[in-house]
Amino acid sequence: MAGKFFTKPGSEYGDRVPKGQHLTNGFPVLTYGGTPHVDRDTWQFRVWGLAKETTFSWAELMAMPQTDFTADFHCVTTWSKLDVQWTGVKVVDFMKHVEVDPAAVHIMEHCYGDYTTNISMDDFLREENFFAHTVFGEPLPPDHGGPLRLVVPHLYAWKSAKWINGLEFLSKEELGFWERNGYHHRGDPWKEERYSGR
Ligand SMILES: Nc1nc2c(c(=O)[nH]1)N[C@H]1C(S)=C(S)[C@@H](COP(=O)(O)O)O[C@H]1N2
Ligand SMILES: [Mo]
Repeated sequence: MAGKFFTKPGSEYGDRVPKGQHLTNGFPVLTYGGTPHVDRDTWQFRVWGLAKETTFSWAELMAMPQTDFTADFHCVTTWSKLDVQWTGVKVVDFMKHVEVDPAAVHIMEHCYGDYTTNISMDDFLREENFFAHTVFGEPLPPDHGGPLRLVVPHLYAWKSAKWINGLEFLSKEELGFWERNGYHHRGDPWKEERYSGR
């Protein structure tokens, strides 16, 4: 009976757990470096590069449509957490407020605390991606990326930047922190795109 709550992907979850991953019931914190503490009052989000430079305040983000999401979360260190409940703003809704140059094909995600990770426009603009400020009904805690993080469910979670505060639109791929340090450039968990490769 109890077995179905434990770590081996059972038949009912197996098709949702990529090869080489195991389920966790907790919600581990995975951060390189320290946890930035940022107030919503002073929080800012900037868009630049091949896009009209724009700065968003917390109030402007909250004025955008708010949506609930249920998403699975796959960390390349082999844990997966299913059915995480989030609230936030869809990337496609946010992007209605951004004027992007058609020459932009890639993005660098920037964060408080200086972490970076890169993503293609195609992977970023998917309907299921979102910026989250709430998890399981509570304000997103600082160690999980509050006030705001990106969530990109179809890629390994290192692409889901915590404390995200900027998007730099690029005419070609550039590499973020882990990508420069041996991680795969794209990171599809269903193809086990873990380390070194495009
Ligand atoms: N800014 C920032 N974002 C980050 C990271 C980080 O170190 N810094 N770690 C990434 C990794 S490797 C994972 S698995 C997830 C972990 O999110 P969690 O700590 O909320 O579980 O955040 C990602 N986003
Ligand atoms: Mo990770």
